Amino acid sequence: MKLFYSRNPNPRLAVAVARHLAAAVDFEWASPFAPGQSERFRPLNPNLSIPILIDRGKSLWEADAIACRLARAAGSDFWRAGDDEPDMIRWISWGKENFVRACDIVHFERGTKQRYALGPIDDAQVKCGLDRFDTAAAILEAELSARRWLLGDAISYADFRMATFLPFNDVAGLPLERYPFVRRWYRRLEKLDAWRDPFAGLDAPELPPLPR
Ligand SMILES: N[C@@H](CCC(=O)N[C@@H](CS)C(=O)NCC(=O)O)C(=O)O
Repeated sequence: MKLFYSRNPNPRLAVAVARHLAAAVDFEWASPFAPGQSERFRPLNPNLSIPILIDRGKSLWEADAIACRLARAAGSDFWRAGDDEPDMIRWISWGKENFVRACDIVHFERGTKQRYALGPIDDAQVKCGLDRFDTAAAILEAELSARRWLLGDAISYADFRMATFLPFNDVAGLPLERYPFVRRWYRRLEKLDAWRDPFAGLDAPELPPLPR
């Protein structure tokens, strides 16, 4: 298997999953939106985005699908099968519509847009993202006050997915400090090498710097 990745949030998530599972994948850094790259990558993903997993001659895109595939290959319940699966899917689905989405909106304005010169920060969008963050974080705070991980005592892909944008919070500046149980959960996640430093030993060029 081969995983195309970059240091951006969703590819980072996929690399962290592969590292956490000690998956037998070759990692290849990619930049499909760079000039001259679309011919190579469009046949692999019509959206041109990464992560992309090449598996048995086929291309699989979307970080969640890749996580599912890698967990199956590893025989791991990191992607739950059985009675816990609906609960895990609930958190992935809710997260992407709510907590992860809120983080994404703010990070896009303050991070991605600035790194790639896509325009000035839209303050209305930042406010919308921060409002959505507060609503979603309050729900997570209540849930995580009672347990270690989203699914109880053992980590699952739902925890990784929920945290997709938090490694970028030095740039996004989301007010995580208002939510001590969410912070406690995230600190736990940061103790995992695979999450804290998924690119260790990989040829992974840094993201373009933020303008001063
Ligand atoms: N829904 C997709 C989103 C993929 C996506 O948006 N990827 C972005 C990074 S977060 C990308 O390809 N950026 C170009 C790059 O990193 O070079 C997923 O979950 O995998």
